[in-house]
Amino acid sequence: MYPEYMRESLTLVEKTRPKRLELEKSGKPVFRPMTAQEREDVLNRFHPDYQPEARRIIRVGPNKGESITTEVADMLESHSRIKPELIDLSKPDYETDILIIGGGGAGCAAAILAMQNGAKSIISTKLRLGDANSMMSQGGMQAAVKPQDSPTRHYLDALGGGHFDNKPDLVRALTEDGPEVVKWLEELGVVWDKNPDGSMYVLHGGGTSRKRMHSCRDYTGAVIMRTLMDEVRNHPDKVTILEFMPTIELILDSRGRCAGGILYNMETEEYFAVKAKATIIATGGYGRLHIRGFDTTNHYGATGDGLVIAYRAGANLLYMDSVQYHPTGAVFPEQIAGFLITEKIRGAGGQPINKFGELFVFPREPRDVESAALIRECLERKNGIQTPSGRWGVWLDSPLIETIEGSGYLEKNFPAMVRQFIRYNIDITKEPMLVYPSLHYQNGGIETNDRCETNIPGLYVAGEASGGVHGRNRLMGNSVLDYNVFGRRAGKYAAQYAKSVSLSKLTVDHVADYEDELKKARIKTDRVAPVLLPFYTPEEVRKRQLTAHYEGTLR
Ligand code: MEZ
Repeated sequence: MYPEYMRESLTLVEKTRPKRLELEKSGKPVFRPMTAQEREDVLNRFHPDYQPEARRIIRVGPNKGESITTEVADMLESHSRIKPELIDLSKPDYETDILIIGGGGAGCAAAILAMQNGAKSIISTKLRLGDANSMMSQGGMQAAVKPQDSPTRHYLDALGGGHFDNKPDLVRALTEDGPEVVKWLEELGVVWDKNPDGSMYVLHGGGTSRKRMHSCRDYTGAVIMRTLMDEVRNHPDKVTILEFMPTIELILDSRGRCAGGILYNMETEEYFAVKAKATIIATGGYGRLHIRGFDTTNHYGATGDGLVIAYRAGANLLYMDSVQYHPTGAVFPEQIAGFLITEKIRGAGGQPINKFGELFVFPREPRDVESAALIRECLERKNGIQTPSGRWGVWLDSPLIETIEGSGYLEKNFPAMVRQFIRYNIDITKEPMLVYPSLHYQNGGIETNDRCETNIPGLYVAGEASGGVHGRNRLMGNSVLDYNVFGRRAGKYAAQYAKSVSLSKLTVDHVADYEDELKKARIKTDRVAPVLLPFYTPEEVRKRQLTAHYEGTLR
């Protein structure tokens, strides 16, 4: 239920709806897309990445001297969770062909392909298998399967969206493997949305020149993940799953090859060494770093752990100056602040509307541009609506979709979203949602090639932890495709590599070397990373708890 003071604005949204509907039905563009110059202007002035304090120079490691996102630089310039001199690697606790770090979509896809290519693997995951952003994706997966579309068109769209910074070989792999991934997932058990004639039901996303978004209602991530997890769990002889056991450092061998990792049991607080011929990082992104104070769409464990351990071991990072803010995160009610409101809503005809009931931007600009336009509307033009806690937002007119597509469309195609809001007495078939950009995705990451290899032999990366395929702005639905395409590739190529490798002496000396580098750069910090879990307790509450604890009033 919206507060009374928002009523006047809601009435204006209703009032302008018939006119907007008429325009939508005429087939003409409802709002002119921005020119290249307009896009550049709005990005420069309003996108969080473009603000001067958003970046700083990193002082240590392979990317030393580069300007990267401030919070990420802080996280990378940190101490290890282990004391390398106390780690005994003479008798590892586990041995396997492949250590897969991360139990989300990329990790599961990698494990499936690894076993199909004859390798055994261990999945080390911080929370439970499937506790990942992959599980939470809603709107869909891009893949060019329709006759009027092609991987080449998909390739061009992804490059344009990424400001032409994408690594072409990666985009080629992504778009060319797309149709095969749709088929593979269907064969594993994913039930895609279909038209009555059995053909694929596809929609547009921001920045797509053809409709190629495949979905499972608005539970796309959950359906895909459940399918991948079932497949992984069905082969306990080939895949061992270690839950609540994040990998907190990599192990190298004396020839500089990746040779597994040090795992930390979050329940018993014990450390374990896993020796592996190949290692795949599939740890996802860093939304829970709350860059620039933004709310996030990300799951609780998204703290960029893979970046830290790979960086300490000498892996190059790419585009670490670029963060994706999803244009439409929820801002009301506050309990769900930051939660994803899928782009599929705009793909189906939903429009962002200001407090006067006006459409102020083409609804499907690429995400960075759309986000910057929403921020401008709220912060500069003051045409947003403020929530009781002081957040800003604009309306996302979902009832318009019902008027375009007919009553019942939202309930059928967006059951999760309808349910999410009805809990708070907001019926999105009748009332719009209040939205503002929310930290969504790590555009950059660990540099890889199209075989998912890094500059460290034996270290592979797949999914959001990698950088390069999306350039500096990912298009909707390309991450679901990314973790499938590159998860599969990582599993296959790591399994092939593991067949021929014979490791020499194991070491974590690189961790000590990194400590030395911090000292030489005169970096004084008490920060420890991987972060593992975000810290939300406000300082004054923490102090109060501590005092109460020591005075014996808190048991
Ligand atoms: O690719 C995504 O980030 C995605 C599918 C999100 C969404 O809006 O649903």
